[in-house]
Amino acid sequence: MRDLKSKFLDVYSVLKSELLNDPDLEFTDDSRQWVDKMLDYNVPGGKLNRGLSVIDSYSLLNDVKELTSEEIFQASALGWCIEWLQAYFLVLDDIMDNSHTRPRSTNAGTKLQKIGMIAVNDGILLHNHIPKILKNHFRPKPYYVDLLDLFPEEEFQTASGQMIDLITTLVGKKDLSKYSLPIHRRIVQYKTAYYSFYLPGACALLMAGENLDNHVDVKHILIDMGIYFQVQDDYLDCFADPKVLGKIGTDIQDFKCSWLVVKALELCNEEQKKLLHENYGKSDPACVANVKALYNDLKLEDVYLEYEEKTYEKLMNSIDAHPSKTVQEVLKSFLEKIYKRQK
Ligand code: DMA
Ligand code: MG
Ligand code: MG
Ligand code: MG
Repeated sequence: MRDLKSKFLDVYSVLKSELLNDPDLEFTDDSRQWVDKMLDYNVPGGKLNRGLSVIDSYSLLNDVKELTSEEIFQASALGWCIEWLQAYFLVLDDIMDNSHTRPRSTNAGTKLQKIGMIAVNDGILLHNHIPKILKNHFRPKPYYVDLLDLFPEEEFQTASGQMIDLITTLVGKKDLSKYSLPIHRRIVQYKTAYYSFYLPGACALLMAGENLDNHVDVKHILIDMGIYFQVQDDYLDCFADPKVLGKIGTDIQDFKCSWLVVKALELCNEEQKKLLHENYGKSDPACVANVKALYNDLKLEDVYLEYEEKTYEKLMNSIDAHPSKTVQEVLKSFLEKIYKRQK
């Protein structure tokens, strides 16, 4: 049997081809080609954790039964809706964060594109594809209306998180003293955790015929996992090899309220604090290097590793406290995908 990831990618081709033959638009060759390339560049090149989680979770919820090819297709289509959403958010996030490259494409021939302003509209198109995919494949389902509630709700949380991230960073004068762990937590809970963790779990639960109101405890655990995931993202922004990570970090230049700078502020002495205030949020490579050197002096890698161990243990404890063995397995499969991730 071919592995799940290649089946998942097959579904991408089907969904793409439906969108490229959308009867609502008379495509010219040029416009069809643009959308085709734009999708390949932005949608399938990431880790696909969010999308694959829907299939994994659904299959665990389905217990012993082997999934039918119809079920695999549908769980994949829902997974791809989340990947489409992710592509939409990342296109806009890269513009807002001044990150000019994100080589997500696995297509070896694709040159890295400088993001032009066309990307704004590409983002809007990606966003508008989601209701089309849902309508094409889920309209007759009893949970269609729940999906139509869920996606915009999680998008709202994400956009609100991006707003808090951006106003914290950009509005008012640059003042590091306003950064703290609770502010960081609020930002990352909204901008990352809902759409990256709760949404895939919720999609799988809906497909399995569950009422989401009965799974608030699952939601809380997934949100905590999402916070851990964004702490990893903040750590990797500075410490990972960009070739492995697939993006070039800009958090220091961007004056982001990153987990690293919050920890640095907690641990530094007065002299180091002065250095941080003078160098954080500047695009000059020498200033960035000074901040990174300070992070090394403060041994932030070790602080992070300790955080990772503690968080993993805490999450495992909350998962083990859940009454359902099946739900435990679903949550553990989310956690195992990200524990100690390097990209
Ligand atoms: C990620 O924030 C959140 C969203 C909604 C894309 P980020 O700017 O840290 O992401 P990245 O590191 O991928 O640019
Ligand atoms: Mg970003
Ligand atoms: Mg951002
Ligand atoms: Mg980041």
